[in-house]
Amino acid sequence: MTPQGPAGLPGSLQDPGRCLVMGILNVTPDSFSDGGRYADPQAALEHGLALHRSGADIVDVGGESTRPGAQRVSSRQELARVLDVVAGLAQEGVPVSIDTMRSETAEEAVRAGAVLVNDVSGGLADPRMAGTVAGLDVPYVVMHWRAHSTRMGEWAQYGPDVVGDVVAELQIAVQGALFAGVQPDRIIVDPGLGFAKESVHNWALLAGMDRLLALGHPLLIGASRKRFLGELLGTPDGPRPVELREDATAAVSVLAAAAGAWCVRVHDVAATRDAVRVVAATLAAGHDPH
Ligand code: PMM
Repeated sequence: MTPQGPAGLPGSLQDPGRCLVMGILNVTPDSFSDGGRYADPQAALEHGLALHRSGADIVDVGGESTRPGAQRVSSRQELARVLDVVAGLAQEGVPVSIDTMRSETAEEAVRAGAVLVNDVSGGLADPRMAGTVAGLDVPYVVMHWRAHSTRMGEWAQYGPDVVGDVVAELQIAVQGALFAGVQPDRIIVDPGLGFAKESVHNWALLAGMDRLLALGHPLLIGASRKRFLGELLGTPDGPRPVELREDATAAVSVLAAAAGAWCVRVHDVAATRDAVRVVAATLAAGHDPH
């Protein structure tokens, strides 16, 4: 089964026959894993091109860290970080998504060549976001989100069925996007692993991907190097360091692709690219009558 993608993406991404790979490019000084490494626009552009060469179908450019506790940046600062990078990658033919909670940044980035808006707040942070995206007519990632990074820890509380809670809240966010005029076939959903969630919630959401898919929209999963992987693999001395979570990330990519996710968002593109190809070959063989 090939996951159905959103409408409105460039042709090369429309029917890839496998789960897509989104490479992460944080043009920030403070993201939890790659913060500071690509804060310079030239370094960011080069890393984006390298991600694409190693197999990223889409490069996701973000100018505001969402790590737990991160402070917000101004809109002007965010734009200054991302715009040239988006434009430079787009000029080189790289499909770019813009990771932002701000309608202004989304609009400018799409004008500069971004083909998808990835809003970790699912429209909650900026009341103008969904209407803006509707006007831009690009695919829109609606991620499950409850609060800004400084406060999200307080919001990691769910009933006995966290998947049911997240599905219900995603449904409301999707309704908001539809009400603002976003076309249903442009909407992608994402459970927002690590956002107002403890490890136990993230594992339940991975186990419940079938229920997320039942929302009827393409599914994006972002687990790359996140804390719940570090906690799983840690020792009594502490969690596994961020840079040693790659194999676990690739394992999640396998699970997501096998469950039918449309795309996985990762830092280490090469490992995940191989992983999704293994899954695609296996699924295809399962459909082969021989
Ligand atoms: N996670 C982060 C940032 N953006 N976007 C989506 N759609 N899904 C995610 O899980 C997600 C995201 C935080 O991770 P990073 O700091 O490594 O980018």
